[in-house]
Amino acid sequence: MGERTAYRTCPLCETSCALRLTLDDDRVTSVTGDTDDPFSRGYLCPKGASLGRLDEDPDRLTGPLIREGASWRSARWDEAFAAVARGIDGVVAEHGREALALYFGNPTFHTMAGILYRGPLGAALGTRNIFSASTVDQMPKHVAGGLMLGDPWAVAVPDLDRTEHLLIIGANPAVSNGSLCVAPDFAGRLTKLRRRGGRVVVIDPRRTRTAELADEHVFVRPGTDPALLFAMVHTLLQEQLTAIDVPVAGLDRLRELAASFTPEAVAPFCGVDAAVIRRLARQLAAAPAAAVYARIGTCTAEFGTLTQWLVDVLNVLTGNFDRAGGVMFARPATAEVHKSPEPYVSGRWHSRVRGLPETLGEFPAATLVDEIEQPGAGQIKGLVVVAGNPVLSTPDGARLDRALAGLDFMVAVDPYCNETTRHADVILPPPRILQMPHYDFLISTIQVRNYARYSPAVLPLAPGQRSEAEILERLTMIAMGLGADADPAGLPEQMLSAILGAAVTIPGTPLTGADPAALRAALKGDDGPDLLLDAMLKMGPYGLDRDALLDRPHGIDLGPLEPRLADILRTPSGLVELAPEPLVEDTARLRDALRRPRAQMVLIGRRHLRSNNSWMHNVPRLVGGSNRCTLQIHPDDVARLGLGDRARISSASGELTVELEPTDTIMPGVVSLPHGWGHGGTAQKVAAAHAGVNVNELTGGGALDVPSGNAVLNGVPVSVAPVAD
Ligand SMILES: Nc1nc2c(c(=O)[nH]1)N[C@H]1C(S)=C(S)[C@@H](COP(=O)(O)OP(=O)(O)OC[C@H]3O[C@@H](n4cnc5c(=O)[nH]c(N)nc54)[C@H](O)[C@@H]3O)O[C@H]1N2
Ligand SMILES: Nc1nc2c(c(=O)[nH]1)N[C@H]1C(S)=C(S)[C@@H](COP(=O)(O)OP(=O)(O)OC[C@H]3O[C@@H](n4cnc5c(=O)[nH]c(N)nc54)[C@H](O)[C@@H]3O)O[C@H]1N2
Ligand code: SF4
Ligand SMILES: [Mo]
Repeated sequence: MGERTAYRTCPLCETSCALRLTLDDDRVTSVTGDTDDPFSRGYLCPKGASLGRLDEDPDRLTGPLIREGASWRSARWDEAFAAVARGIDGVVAEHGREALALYFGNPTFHTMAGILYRGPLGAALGTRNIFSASTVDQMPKHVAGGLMLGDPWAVAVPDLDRTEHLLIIGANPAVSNGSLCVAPDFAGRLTKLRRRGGRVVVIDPRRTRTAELADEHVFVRPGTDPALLFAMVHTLLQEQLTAIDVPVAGLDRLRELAASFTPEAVAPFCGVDAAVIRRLARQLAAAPAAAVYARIGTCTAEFGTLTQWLVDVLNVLTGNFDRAGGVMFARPATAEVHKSPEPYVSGRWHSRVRGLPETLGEFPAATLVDEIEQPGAGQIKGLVVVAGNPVLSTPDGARLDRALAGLDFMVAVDPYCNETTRHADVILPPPRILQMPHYDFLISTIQVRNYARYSPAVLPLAPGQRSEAEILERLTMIAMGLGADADPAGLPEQMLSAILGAAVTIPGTPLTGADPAALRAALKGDDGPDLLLDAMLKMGPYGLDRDALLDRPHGIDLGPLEPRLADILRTPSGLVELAPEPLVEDTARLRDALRRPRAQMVLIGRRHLRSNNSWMHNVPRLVGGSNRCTLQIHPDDVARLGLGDRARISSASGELTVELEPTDTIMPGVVSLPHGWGHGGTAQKVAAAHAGVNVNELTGGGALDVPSGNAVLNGVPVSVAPVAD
């Protein structure tokens, strides 16, 4: 093939930067940002720049593995699928379908097959034991959206390029590149915001890189954000600073709830002066266009859902909801077939051991370990893990590690033998990144500009290699009980017939009344996900299709965000609910917390630009230099506790010895340790040499955000003590 250039969306994080790759045969020789892409305009981060090294990592699996006792052997694909069928059928025959479980990790949002086949695979397994990284991440956002708007998939994003005032709470986009707000070069966009006279304020227990770019940084005690936001709501209502311009219900109820949350009442709890809280509220109200944006530091916290609710309450009260320069909803190019026409409900069923309600059809990832450990009818005996590493990413990691070893059967779809997949009986690796096509179905619903881009696979599959689509299709067929030899195309064909059949009945579209079979015959694509993409583009609002995207390798700009609340809202009242009952109830829990004695020391997380959760620590270029898995701690605490270079940190669930990184960028009384570390027992040689410790050994103990079931990973009470060096 020789030297050539290829364009491809980076699949590594939500930012979805456009990359320009130079290849020599099948090796990537350079990666730069695609300057012709209208959205990312040449931006990329060190992870994107290392895409070639990640793609060619010699520790990535190139074919299926089957466990034999304590070791593995390479297997043919047909053998591996047959072993999976035997394993799953065996669990079902002996214990029933409820003994099966599924865990989806974060990258299922970043591959076409992962996102499209999540639902069908879960349904095919026929179990309620569905878990995912969403409940150690953004579930509170879905629940708040579901309760306020009736649509759990409606996530309002800051209109970053037009706002005049941005309040950032518990997010560090200068490092993470942004989440639930897709904006390549987020930091550059913040600088532009300030240059046009706007203001950026950051609320965070650490003075982060984002805080350094901002006009103002306010330290807040971890986990106390909803009290601070309530006091801002209180101030707006009391000083009559509201300017609501969307149809709302529950304003009086909200006023009653906010009455006792005076800035003075919450100030000692939050560690923020009452005068500062009042000023933050007044400045938000006075800005010509403002947006409040909160992310992982506030989602993975004790009151995650209350916080996400109050963020949008502030956006509504100040007249910034669904409005240019405020927060808005993107309009993706593909039809939003994942949305239910019915208003959101949760708690339709409950988990066996802890009686926890489902949200979006999932149980909290934090209770997966309980369901595996606790004997009795319905105990999990068989597990399917797709693109996840819950041993490092969910609470009580060490306990989960032990529990996985006791399963009857486990299969993983993952390119690596990692801390979780090492317990599998069969590992089915997807092909190299460059062998996969890419389209961001869900990520395009959270972009700060409407935009569409499709990347065909850069490299073909080798003879006999299987695509991720085929792996998940076959797994789904096996889960349905159809066996390892069933035609994998059966799955996408079923899905196509369902969505096209529904599309022709929707009044007033170009497809209304058409013949679904004729529509199907006209679809183009190389595999199931491609055909589904073509169909969903044709059903979408811009009249695009896959060919149109293939003609535009640098992406298509579909314009700035536009108001679209009317077609988002699906509450029974038809109004934005400002005081949904489950959140009114949960406010009592917050009130109790205000009166509780404060923990001496609490733990939070952080991210590093060269890392991404647990799976990029095997690339020398991304882990080189000094140890990143350090405990950040204020120098006053180091002195007060008489600590040396290392310390012992313990919580209700575990204890670790950590290297200290004293810094005055963190509040006294707060320590920070990143997640995704604690490597070992796997075939990842580079990661093993940079092992670090697993912070999620400290986050166990069962604490959850009640309305969403999200794990509490920030604000965890800990104690820190000296170790004899
Ligand atoms: N304490 C603490 N814990 C946290 C967090 C925190 O802030 N603090 N953050 C949480 C958050 S936000 C998240 S999203 C979770 C992540 O939790 P998980 O998704 O469980 O963990 P990851 O480390 O992202 O693991 C992703 C896995 O997917 C595999 N993979 C990569 N690409 C592909 C692919 O194309 N196909 C397939 N099949 N597999 C692929 C990787 O090899 C890796 O094994 O961690 C959470 N855990
Ligand atoms: N480089 C890099 N980028 C990533 C990832 C990565 O691991 N590395 N992971 C990706 C994933 S899966 C996600 S979900 C996103 C997350 O993207 P972000 O939400 O931007 O995540 P963080 O960078 O962890 O920023 C969270 C901030 O919350 C602060 N914080 C902690 N507790 C509290 C609290 O109680 N209150 C307040 N106000 N702040 C608090 C922390 O100090 C931290 O600065 O990042 C994505 N991008
Ligand atoms: S920010 Fe980095 S990892 Fe994320 S999409 Fe862009 S280049 Fe890839
Ligand atoms: Mo995440």
